Amino acid sequence: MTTPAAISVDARPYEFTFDPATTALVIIDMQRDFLEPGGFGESLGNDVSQLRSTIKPLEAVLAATRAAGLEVIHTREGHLPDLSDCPPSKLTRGRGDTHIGDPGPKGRILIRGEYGQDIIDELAPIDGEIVIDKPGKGAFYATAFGDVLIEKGIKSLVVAGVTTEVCVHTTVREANDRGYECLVLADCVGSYFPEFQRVALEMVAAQGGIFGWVAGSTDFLAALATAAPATASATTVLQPS
Ligand code: TIU
Repeated sequence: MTTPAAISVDARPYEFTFDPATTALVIIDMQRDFLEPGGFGESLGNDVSQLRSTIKPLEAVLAATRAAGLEVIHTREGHLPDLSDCPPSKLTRGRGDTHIGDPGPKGRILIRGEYGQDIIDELAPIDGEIVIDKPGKGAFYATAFGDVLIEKGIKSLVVAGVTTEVCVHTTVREANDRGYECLVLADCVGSYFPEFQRVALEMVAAQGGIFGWVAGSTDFLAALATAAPATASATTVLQPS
């Protein structure tokens, strides 16, 4: 039995305290479909370049989180090729020329297995990390995400990804109602709308942290640097017989 090693991050509305052993980095929907031209984000009329400022800080957070041995979970929004898992409301929304399931320059839009639906190269998952495919905006809806968190004994989530006011917010709200403590990394979440970005972050931390906490990635990294080094749990030593 090890003693929990609590770490504190300078955050809004007050410091966020977590134990790396029971904390997961959750990276929401950093997919080509949202961050590159020709995908779902653009089909909804958005300027996808708005989201790209999240990539660099998130790369640094991902590297440090991996080094510290925290659980890393990626999500991808998307649907089965026959669209049988797509809520009908989602299929009829949007006024662009293309919709979910239509062919695009990076494959069928928001369809699982297509190049455009996958995570951008810079943040590609590595062996041992979990990828949750989700049909909705929140990570809990119609997925194994909740079961994975329980199975791994996760209590706190450090949340990054896109978009701040849609899939990040929905997931944080779902997580908050289930008892998870959520820290949203302000520069590692992105919106197509600067005003939504600002207000969505304010909403999380308002009213004494009604949904969770907000911090910059440099404050999170500074806190993580104080953590004890990761134990080499992935290494199996075979003794000679
Ligand atoms: N449209 C928009 O802002 N977001 C989404 O449709 N999905 C996610 O946020 N991932």
